[in-house]
Amino acid sequence: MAGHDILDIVKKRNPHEPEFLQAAEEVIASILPVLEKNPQYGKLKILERMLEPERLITFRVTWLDDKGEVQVNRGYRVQMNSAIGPYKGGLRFHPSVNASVLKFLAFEQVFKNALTGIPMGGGKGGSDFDPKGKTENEIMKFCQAFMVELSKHIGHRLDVPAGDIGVGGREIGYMFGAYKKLRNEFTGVLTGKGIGWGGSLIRTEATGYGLIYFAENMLQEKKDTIKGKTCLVSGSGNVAQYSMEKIIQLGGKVVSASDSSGFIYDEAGITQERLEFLKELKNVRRGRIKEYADKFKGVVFTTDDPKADHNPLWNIKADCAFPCATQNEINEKDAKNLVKNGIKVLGEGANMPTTIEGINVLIDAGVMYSPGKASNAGGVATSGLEMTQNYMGSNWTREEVDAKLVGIMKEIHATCLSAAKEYGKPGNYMVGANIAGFLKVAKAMQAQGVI
Ligand code: NDP
Ligand code: 2IT
Repeated sequence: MAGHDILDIVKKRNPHEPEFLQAAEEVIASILPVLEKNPQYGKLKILERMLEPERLITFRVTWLDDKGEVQVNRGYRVQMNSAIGPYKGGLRFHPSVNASVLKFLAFEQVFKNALTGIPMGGGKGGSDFDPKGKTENEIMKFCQAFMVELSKHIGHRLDVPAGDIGVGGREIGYMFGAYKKLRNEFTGVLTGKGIGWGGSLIRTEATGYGLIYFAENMLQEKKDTIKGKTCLVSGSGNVAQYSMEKIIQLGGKVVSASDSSGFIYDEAGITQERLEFLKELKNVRRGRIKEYADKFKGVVFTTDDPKADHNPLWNIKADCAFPCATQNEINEKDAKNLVKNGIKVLGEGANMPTTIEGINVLIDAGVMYSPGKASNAGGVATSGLEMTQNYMGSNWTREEVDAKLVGIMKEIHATCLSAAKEYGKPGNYMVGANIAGFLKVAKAMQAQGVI
C-alpha cells in the first residue's frame, strides 16, 4: 500500500485529530522506503496496525473540590502497542488534553521506547484536569479519583504509566498511594516514584540530561562540543530544568526559559544559582516565569502573544536550541529565524515541538535536528531502568544509572545514524529514528501473527 493510501485511511478513521495526523504523516513519509524494501510489512499491514491503538480507554473522573462542589473531568489511557513489551508512557494533566493529543503522544512513544533497547511497548494517558490554581488537597483528591478507574487497566507487567506535563513526583506519589490501597499490592506500577519507595536515582534528571548527552553526540560528529555554546531552552518544567543543568555542567551558556505566559532572556546566562531559584519558583511555589526577570537585573521578560505568527524566543541569536515545553512551539517562521541566526543544533526535549514545515526548513538548511522520539528518550529509558530495579528488588547508585543513561543515548544516536545511512539519508536523525523504531516493532508484530 502506498503512503498516501495509508495516510488517507488514517485521516478517514481519525477526522478532527490534527496532532495525531501530524505525527502519523511524518512517520509514514519516512517508512515508505522500508515498505518498498520489505514488502511483507505492507502485506501484513504493519504500519496501518501501528496507527490504530490496541485499546483506548476513556473514563469519567468525579471529585469534590475544597468548596464541596462536584467536579467532572475526563480521563484517558491509550494503549498503543504491546508488541515488544508492556505498555509504557506518561500521564499528562493539562486542559488541552484530548484523544488526538494522547494518540500522537502514544504513537511517538512506541517508536521512542523501541529505540531505547529496553523491552517496553507504548502508551500514554492523562486528563483535561488543570492543576493550575488547585490546592494541594484538590490535587490529591483528583489523583485519587483518577486512579480509582485507571487502576483497573494498568499493572506492573501490563501497563506502567509515569509523568508528563502537569504530572511530577507529587502526583505520582498520590497516584501510587491510591493504587496500592485499591489493589493491596506494592509493585512498580508507576515510574518516577520517590527515592526510598521504589524510585530510581536520576529519573528526575533523565530526560533533560539525556537530551544534552544526545546533543553532545551530534556535535561530536562534527568534532565539536556544547562547551562555550549559547543555548536557547523553552519551558521551565522538568525537562527544561535538567537540560539547563546539564548544559551548565558541560560549560554551555543558557540564555532563555519560558512558561505558558511568556519567556525570559538572560543575556548573561542562567547560572546554577539562578537555576536553583527557577526550580524553587516552579516546583515549590509554582509561580510564573516573570518572577525570574523581576528578581535578577538585566533579564527581559516578554509576554506570550498567541496571535503572533512567530515566537520571538526563537529569534534570539544562539548556537543550539532545545524546545522543552510542548507540541508545535516552533513553526516554519521560527525555524527560518533560527536558521537565519546560524543555529547549529536543534534537539527536541518536548514531544513534537516542531511542525513538519519547521522540520523541513531545519533539515534543508543542514541543521543537526533530532526528533523528540530519539533525543528525549532518556526519560522513558530511565523509567525502564526503574522497572528493572523494581523487578530485581534492589537499587543502582546514581553513578551507575547515569552511566547507563549515557550509554543508552549514545546507542540511540548511533542507531539513528546507521538506519538513516542505510536508507540513503545520511545524517537525517528523523528518518533514522522512524525507521529504526519501526523495524524493531514490525519484526515483533510479524513474529506474533495477525492479532
Ligand atoms: P512540566 O509540566 O514539568 O513542564 C511543562 C513546561 O512547558 C512548563 O514550563 C509549562 O508552562 C510549559 N507548557 C506546557 N504546556 C504549554 C502550552 N500549551 N503552551 C506553552 N507552554 C506550555 O512538563 P515536562 O517538562 O515533563 O514536559 C515538557 C515536554 O517534554 C512535554 O512535551 C513532554 O511530553 C515532554 N517529555 C517529558 C518527559 C518527562 O520525563 N517528563 C519525557 C519525554 C518528553 P506552565 O507552567 O505555564 O504550564
Ligand atoms: O514522553 C515521555 O517519554 C514521557 N513522558 C516519559 C514516559 C515514561 O514512561 O517515563
